Amino acid sequence: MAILQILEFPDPRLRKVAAPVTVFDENLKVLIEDLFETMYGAEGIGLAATQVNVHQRALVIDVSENKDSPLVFINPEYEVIDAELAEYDEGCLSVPGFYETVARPRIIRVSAQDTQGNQFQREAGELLATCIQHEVDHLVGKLFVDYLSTLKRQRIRYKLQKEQQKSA
Ligand code: GNR
Ligand code: NI
Repeated sequence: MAILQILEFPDPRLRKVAAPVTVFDENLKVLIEDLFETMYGAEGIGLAATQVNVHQRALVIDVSENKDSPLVFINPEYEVIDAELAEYDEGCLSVPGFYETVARPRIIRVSAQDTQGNQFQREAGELLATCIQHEVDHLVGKLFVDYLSTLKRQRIRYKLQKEQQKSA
């Protein structure tokens, strides 16, 4: 197991579109384990492979209180079941320190595969629905800051770039 480095906005690698997973092998199991270790280590509730510079359609989530409900989604696709919007204060491990309200469809139905390649479906609402949409966005190079005004996004980019220069 390994803790992987998380890319930070505005790193252009966060804009890459992930390719479908076609091989369900040991490498994939190791990637999923590393995503969980990295996510739990950073106290996140989700992590997409894109964020650790792996451009494959894989993500992990655990929205449970006790961090004991790991969820894996390989090649996820979702349809909106209830398009009424729900607002959450969103954060992102790739946009550290910033939290902004984002409105997204409140109920979705996800189709995905597990680590062994078995197809499954589940309906999601509340924070899980928001988190799945946030993670699937990562797989197509989209970030929650893209839903904010240009002014807010530019302010966030400026502040993060200043931080990154200090630590570089
Ligand atoms: O840890 C995270 N918290 C969070 C809160 C509200 C909506 C989405 C998220 S996902 C985020 C972890 C992350 O960056 N996943 O990509
Ligand atoms: Ni994120």
